[in-house]
Amino acid sequence: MEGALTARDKVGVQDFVLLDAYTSESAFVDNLRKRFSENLIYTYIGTLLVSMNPYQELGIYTMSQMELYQGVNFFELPPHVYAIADNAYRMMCSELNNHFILISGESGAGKTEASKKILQYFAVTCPMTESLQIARDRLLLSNPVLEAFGNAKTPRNDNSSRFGKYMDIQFDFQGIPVGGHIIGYLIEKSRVVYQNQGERNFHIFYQLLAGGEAERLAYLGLERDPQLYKYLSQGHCAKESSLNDKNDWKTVSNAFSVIDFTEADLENLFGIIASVLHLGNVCFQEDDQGCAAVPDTHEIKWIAKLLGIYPSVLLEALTHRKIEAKTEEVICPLTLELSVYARDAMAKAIYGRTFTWLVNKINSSLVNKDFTKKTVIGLLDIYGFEVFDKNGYLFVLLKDEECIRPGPATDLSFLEKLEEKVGKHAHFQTRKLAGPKGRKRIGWMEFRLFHYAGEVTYCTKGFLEKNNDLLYRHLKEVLCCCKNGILRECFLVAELESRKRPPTVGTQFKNSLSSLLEILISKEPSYIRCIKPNERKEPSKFDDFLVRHQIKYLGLMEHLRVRRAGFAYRRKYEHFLQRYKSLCPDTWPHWHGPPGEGVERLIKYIGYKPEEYKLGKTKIFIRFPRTLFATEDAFEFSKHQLVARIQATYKGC
Ligand code: AD9
Ligand code: MG
Repeated sequence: MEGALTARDKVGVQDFVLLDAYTSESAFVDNLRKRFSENLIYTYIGTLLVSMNPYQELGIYTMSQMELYQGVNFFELPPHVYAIADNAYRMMCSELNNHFILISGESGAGKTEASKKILQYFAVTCPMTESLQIARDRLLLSNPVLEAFGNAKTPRNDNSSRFGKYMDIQFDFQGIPVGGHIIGYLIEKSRVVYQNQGERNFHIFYQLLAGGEAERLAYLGLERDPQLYKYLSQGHCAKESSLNDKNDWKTVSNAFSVIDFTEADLENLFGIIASVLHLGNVCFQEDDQGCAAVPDTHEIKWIAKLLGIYPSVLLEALTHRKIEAKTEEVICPLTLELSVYARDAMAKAIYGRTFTWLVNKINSSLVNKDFTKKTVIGLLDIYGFEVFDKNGYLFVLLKDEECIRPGPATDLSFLEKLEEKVGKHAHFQTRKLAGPKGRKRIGWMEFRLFHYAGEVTYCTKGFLEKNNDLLYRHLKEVLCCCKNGILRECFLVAELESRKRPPTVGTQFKNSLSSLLEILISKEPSYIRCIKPNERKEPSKFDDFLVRHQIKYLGLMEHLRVRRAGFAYRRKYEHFLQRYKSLCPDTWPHWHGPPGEGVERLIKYIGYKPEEYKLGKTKIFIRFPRTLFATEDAFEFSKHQLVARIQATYKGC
């Protein structure tokens, strides 16, 4: 009918590569909007998946959907996160190589949800033996435990991951998931002691109070009401209606039992969690000499009991500092301010190290020594970028220099040094420069950076302290000698003997980034880019400005241009040959020459046209998905023919 909307007009195209005006950002946004309004949240750019957060349950993650995507060619079905998972899995099985799926996007865009859907997909669709079911359950249940300890409510996301996570799912040669390994990156320790307005501490604190058994709470000296704890109530949203802490506690408790936590582990673990809460309520007062004192030692006694320390020893460590002079040790009292610093440093250190212990403990339950020859699919769920009115942390190297230099470095001297070194850079704005008209003023201790993801003002107050991550030696000594089994593993006496300065946060970040790159470099990548449709976490609301911004900084237009100009499918010669060698008599059953020549022979034989492919140094590039499908179909057909031939042979015997 003339004038009627075509399906394409209504629901857009499922691959941006098919857009007529593929260089136009407006056409890109229009396509996303059309699809989003039809609840089609996934769209491809070639093999990259763009995912919009629907902020509602769409019924697209059912068993029948999983079955639908299983073993089907990538472009034959509508875009889906399952197609990405299935494609990586099939390639891993056929080529026996390692893969990873990188999921990126800003905070609240849906990265963690996507990674959970992929894990579920593997758990349901991969072949399984009875003896390996426990490995699968542990893999799945490691998630709620890690989220309880590593996620928190922020204004952007009620379940925001406050650590970076890389997870390897390990498969045996038959494609059965046999185990896993998790690496956690830089948990946001400062949240343990301070939360901005509208934010909460890590979920586990609230879950324990809401759901923990009465006897457990009594043993830990805790009350149910989170408002009673300073570390839980600074953000003024301890009771968050969207979160069901009581129910989540049940899930986490059940997960603990499946992941092999003993009762002793749990006693130690919750002894630490409770100690952090008690620590936050330790108050200091200034005595006549201007030194810190603790007027009420009620909390100190609870911490001492739970961690296995003498109360007097803990009290001294929180209010005094050991200074090593040339031949002797001198104990100096701390000021009130420094005692508060020491208390918070202790809370951050024990939480941070306990988180690392937790990851290790989960890993030891996921490890499967029976399978030495494994291939893996890695899932990388990295932090989402967050732009606040004021950011308090930035990884600048210069900062390390300032942190470790001798003499009295201050936040101000750091800022001055920063201005001196990079003050003239086009993406940097200092206090001294008047910004363009209408821009917010930059405060005295602040500077502004123009990131790829947006403009951010940083306040340098507390910068050096955050980067230094220092726990006074006196407190470290106390923790090394405590009786709590987990802390004994986390604080080793050898650390006290080492003269090496502990790495700053900046250095830790740099090191973990380079080790991550090393992990990824040897694997085949797949990409998922997540987009947040609006700031209010509402379904069906598409904020053009916000979406455009993300398209820009996720580099999606560039990716599309490259895809349009380039080729849809690329494979190493060896892998291509290994898979399709049965299609050509010259390469079947073995090809002994250089793999590139084998591929050339093979595609000539099956009749690829020159415009359909290009041969690179080590890879073949195929322009159209249809060429690949035809090859796949021929392969399937040849497999059947082969089976038929073998059957016929045996029949004749
Ligand atoms: V952060 O960088 O960790 O702060 P993420 O991980 O990108 O962020 P997350 O996956 O946690 O965001 O998603 C945020 C919320 O959006 C979830 O809690 C869900 O309520 C909602 N969401 C995300 N993806 C989906 C989905 N595919 N279907 C339904 C979703 N809801
Ligand atoms: Mg997340």
